Amino acid sequence: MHIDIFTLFPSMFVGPFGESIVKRAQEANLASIAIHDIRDWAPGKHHQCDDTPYGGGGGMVMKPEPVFYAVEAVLGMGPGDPPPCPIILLTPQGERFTQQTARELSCHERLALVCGRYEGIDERVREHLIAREISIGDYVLSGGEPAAIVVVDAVIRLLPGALGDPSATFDDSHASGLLEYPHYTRPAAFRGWAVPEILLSGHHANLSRWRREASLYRTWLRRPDLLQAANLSEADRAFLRRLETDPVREGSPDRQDP
Ligand code: 6GU
Repeated sequence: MHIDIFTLFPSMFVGPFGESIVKRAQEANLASIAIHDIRDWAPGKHHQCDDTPYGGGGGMVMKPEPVFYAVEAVLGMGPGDPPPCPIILLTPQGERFTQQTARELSCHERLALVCGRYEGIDERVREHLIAREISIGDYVLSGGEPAAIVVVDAVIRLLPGALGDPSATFDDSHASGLLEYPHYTRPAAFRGWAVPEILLSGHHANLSRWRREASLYRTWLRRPDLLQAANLSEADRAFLRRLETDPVREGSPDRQDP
């Protein structure tokens, strides 16, 4: 997969893309990421990229020309040509980014991400260049750059081979529609806090039932909204019905004392 990112702050990406999974995916040629400074395509001596809004009101608006020129040059499009890949705008007005969005985006050979800044971007960019608008949640960031970093991370880790263990994304929180079960590693006891015994028992059937129930329990406690859309077995539903009458799960770090 190749990802082109268009931004007024290219240096914001250096740290995040130079570490961990995203770095390794680039080294393994599973992904390539190119950061483009929109300012390089801004006409005029001062390369001005923002201006005051028509009609007044506060703040600055991103000018259309630098964004069109940058995206068209990098994607090899003439004016009005169909783009070779989805062009996505990161904006708080976009659809909410979810694991499903990440899965969809991971199927493309190529993506282009445009980071919005200031109070907004000239509406003609949205109307005539952008295919899709994405927000990473209901809060305000100073620009789309941190959102682009989030999207790239979530998408790249889904590319086949990006993670050491190919089954590693299967149990991830949100991958199955549920939150993940709690994890433990050595030592078996730390400051008198013991790891749940079932995890040391090596009994695989009991272990997978414990994990499933811990996952259901945690989701029920923290994100009950997710249970509506989750893919639940009859055993899962029976467990959740029991929780409604007896909400204390013994030995769980989520256990709520009455
Ligand atoms: Cl994509 N951009 C900005 N500026 N704020 C956000 C966002 C994006 N997603 C959530 N808040």
